[in-house]
Amino acid sequence: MAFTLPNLPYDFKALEPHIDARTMEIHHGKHHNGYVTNLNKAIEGTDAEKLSIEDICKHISKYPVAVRNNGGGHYNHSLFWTVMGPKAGGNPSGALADAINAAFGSFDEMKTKFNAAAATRFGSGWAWLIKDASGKLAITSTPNQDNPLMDIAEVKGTPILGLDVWEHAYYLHYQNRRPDYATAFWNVVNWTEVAKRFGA
Ligand code: MN3
Repeated sequence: MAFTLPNLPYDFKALEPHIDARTMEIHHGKHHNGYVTNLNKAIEGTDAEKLSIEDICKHISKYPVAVRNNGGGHYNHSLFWTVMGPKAGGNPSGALADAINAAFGSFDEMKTKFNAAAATRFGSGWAWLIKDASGKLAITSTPNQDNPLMDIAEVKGTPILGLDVWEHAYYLHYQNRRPDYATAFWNVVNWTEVAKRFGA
């Protein structure tokens, strides 16, 4: 069973003015689609065709670099589209808010640390809010299309929120102002989805 490009759960323009429609269209239709196509080519005829993308990521050190790059790209973008939304922003609540306060002191402090991870990731990569094996939240970042599920990640855990900091994610609207893009991201975070991933 080949992997498929998931539909974007909202219009390309739904995240404006924070993320522009043209960026979303190219990002989903060209970049993510390319990762799916190249992942399918890389695993064709192998046992990986029967696995979930999560299981492939968890044992990524066994696979060729094309699976790491394109499998990571598919997992990361599939998460990214769902943790954003048009009726979003605001504050986390409930058990997730409690866990954020326990780990970082406050929601504002968590955002500051996350934005710093996004800003300081050199070159292309991702900033993450993850749940570690003990259930505690942490912030980390990964290069390229790596993610914290991967057995090669420096800091491992289950991603519950991720921000793509590749230039293709923001350059049309923000050019070199990656920190402005990271700040704007909080206006489109779908906390219902993040809480669901935290509780899973
Ligand atoms: Mn991307």
